[in-house]
This record gives sequence, structure tokens and C-alpha cells, in this order.
Amino acid sequence: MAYEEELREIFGDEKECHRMMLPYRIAIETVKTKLETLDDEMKCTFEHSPIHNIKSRVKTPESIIEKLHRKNLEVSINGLRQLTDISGVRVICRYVDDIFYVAQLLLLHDDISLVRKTNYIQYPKENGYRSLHLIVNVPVYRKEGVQLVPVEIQIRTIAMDMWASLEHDLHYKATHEVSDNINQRLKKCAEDIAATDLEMQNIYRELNSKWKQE
Ligand code: 0O2
Repeated sequence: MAYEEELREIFGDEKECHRMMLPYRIAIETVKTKLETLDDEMKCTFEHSPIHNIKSRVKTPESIIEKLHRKNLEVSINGLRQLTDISGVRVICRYVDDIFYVAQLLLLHDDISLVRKTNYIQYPKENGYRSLHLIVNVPVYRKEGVQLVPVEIQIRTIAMDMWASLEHDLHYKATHEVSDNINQRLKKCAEDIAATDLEMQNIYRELNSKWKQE
């Protein structure tokens, strides 16, 4: 099937596409509201805001079709329903401890169910990538009834986000295959950043316990 045909087959015209992607946008808003609320609560209770900022995106039709091909899935609505990262939320935390705290608090919500957790912090990817990934199902209430929508939540520190953004940018901008030497240097940057993250975490813990004692 030609690319234009595939797009039309799954997403229809612009209006149909907008309606079809609505549950994915609602699921993102639901997760963002929960995260903002828990951050607010932490601020009020502990005078510490674990979340630095939140980004989100709904995968574009083009990128959905590219992924269906890459994953060898049927290029159809059924194939699309097997993707778990159409709704994506990225949570940027201040310290490493905050990542696990935010994840733990979010998963306490009864209406959120965990589908998959991948801990790329304890087990970084071969290239040095670090983040905590959660796939959760979120109920979206519409006039047709309730629909469970998967959302991919990536939780990482400011420092991990800096590495991931630049690494993505460098690979995207590269005009030819990136050499082993460059990959090794990028991995070393990720390791240095991870060590800095831990030291910042330790400094925070030390200062915080002192402030608490005063
Ligand atoms: P976008 O636009 O950010 O969504 P997949 O890679 O999705 O086919 P899997 O195993 O489901 O397979 O995904 P994984 O590895 O858990 O995480 C996918 C997403 O995590 C990626 O989304 C990136 O956002 C991020 N990610 C994973 N590995 C790396 C990495 O090595 N470097 C960087 N910079 N980001 C990474 P997409 O689909 O690439 O794009």
C-alpha cells in the first residue's frame, strides 16, 4: 500500500484523525494533572518540588505508520491499538530519588494500572541512556463508554534529560553512521553525568537533613 493510502486508511481526513486521537490527548491530560497534583502536595508537605517540568506529545500519524512498519505490525487500526507510546509524557525531576518517589506515588492511584516498567537507571542501555519508563493504562471516559488508553511515561533527571536530548540531536544531525569512537565518548558523557547526578543527590540529602535539624 502506498504511504498516502496507509495514512488515509487509518486516519481518514483531518477531522476524523483529530477525533481518533482525542482519547490519547485526554489520557495525557489525565496523567499530567495527576503529576502536577502530586508535585503540589509534596511542595506543601515537604517544601520540595520533585518535578522540574513535564513535556508531552501525541505521536504524529507519520511516526505511527513508521513505527508499525518498524515493528512489523499490521498497518491498520488494529496495529495502531498495539502501540503503547502514542501518548507520551516526559517528567523531568530534580534528583534521582525524586524519579522513584514520583513513580511510586503515581502508581498508588487506583485508576492507573501499570502495564510495564523498564528501569534504564539501574540497567542503562548499552549506549548510556538512562530513564525510568512506565507504560500505564489510563481510563478515558467518553459518551461511548470507558476506554483504557496506554501512556508511556519517561521519568528522568534534568541531567539525564540533557544527555538524552543532545544524544538524540547528535544522531539525528549525523549525516553518516556514527563511529564507535563517538559512541564511546557519548557513553562516557552519560557515565560522568550519572556520577554528577549522584553527587548532587548526596549534597541535597546532606543539606536537607541539616536544614531539618536547625
Ligand atoms: P519519541 O519521539 O521520543 O517517542 P521503541 O524504541 O519505541 O521502538 P521500546 O523498547 O518500546 O522500542 O522503547 P524504549 O527503548 O523503552 O523507549 C522508547 C523511547 O525512549 C524513545 O522514543 C525515546 O524517547 C527514548 N529512548 C530510548 N532509548 C533512547 C536512546 O538511546 N537515546 C535517546 N535519546 N532516547 C531514547 P522514540 O520512539 O525513539 O521517539
